[in-house]
Amino acid sequence: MAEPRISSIDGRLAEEFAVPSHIEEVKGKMSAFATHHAAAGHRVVLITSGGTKVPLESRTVRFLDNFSSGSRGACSAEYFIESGYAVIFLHRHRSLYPYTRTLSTINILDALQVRGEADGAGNFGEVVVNQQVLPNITKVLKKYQEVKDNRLLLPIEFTTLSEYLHLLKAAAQALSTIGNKAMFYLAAAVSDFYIPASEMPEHKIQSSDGPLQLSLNMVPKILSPLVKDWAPQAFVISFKLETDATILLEKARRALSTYRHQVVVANILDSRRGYVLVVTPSTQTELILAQEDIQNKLEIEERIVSNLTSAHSKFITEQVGL
Ligand code: 9Z3
Repeated sequence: MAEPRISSIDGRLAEEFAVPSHIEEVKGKMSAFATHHAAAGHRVVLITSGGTKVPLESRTVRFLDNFSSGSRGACSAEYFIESGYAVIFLHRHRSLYPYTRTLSTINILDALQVRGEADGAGNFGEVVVNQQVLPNITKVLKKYQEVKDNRLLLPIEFTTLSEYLHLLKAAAQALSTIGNKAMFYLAAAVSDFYIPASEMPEHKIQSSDGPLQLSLNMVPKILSPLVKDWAPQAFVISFKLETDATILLEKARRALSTYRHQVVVANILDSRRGYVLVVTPSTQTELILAQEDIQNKLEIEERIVSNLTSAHSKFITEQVGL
């Protein structure tokens, strides 16, 4: 079936998906971040991470969620920064976050101890970090502080599908000013279905009304205007998630020919930590971690990011003189 025209997707976004109240402020921040880093000779990557939430009622009690822990996005952000990129991290509220992700199993109250007593004169004693977690925390904190001091990470949060769609559009427009120095790494798990604002009940759906029948609309294919219209010079990578390995490559190829972007990273839910297929119009490359590598805490994102940063360099070079 033919894709809807770009202008119709813009129109649907405006009409059917609530615009976040802070959109202009966030767009301004993203523009300033991109301009600053491009002037300093950095490339900028927009990473999307985590799953979108689709409410069933406007005073939301129930919702549909897309599965994603945010691990891929958070982990990739660190490797992009190590490779010299500045990162806009558009992520689901409370999904995994760069650097702190490695401490997410630590209970902060188990990690700290109070020494000394409060004296009632403004002295509360001293809080110290337990020896068991100290080496790990120190290592992560050092890296995190360096990133913060150099302002290499701009975090932006979304929760609902509407917020995600509007913020992605704003990011694409903000990054269009830096042309092919921008990369889009769309790892978020985004719903294909939603209930338009006009059809959504205000109050909690009542079980006393009997079994629930849901009718969901198709979410507009946002990749289409992103590639053609909002950021036409950028290097764009989408992710394809399947549970059936036999259709993975075909689905990735179909996405590339429909949207005409540069790369699809295809993965299967159960094996995503150890296997991905990086597909371009002319190549397909398997990236694999052995079970032993995973036990040794190697991360497949290091290989994904290395593959894509090289491809981005090639993309920029090939455009010189066009
Ligand atoms: C992915 O495929 C990501 O790799 C994962 C990462 C979500 C599997 P985690 O966050 O998992 O580390 O737990 N993201 C894309 C998922 C998606 O919704 N793709 C759509 C599709 O496959 C549209 S591009 O059709």
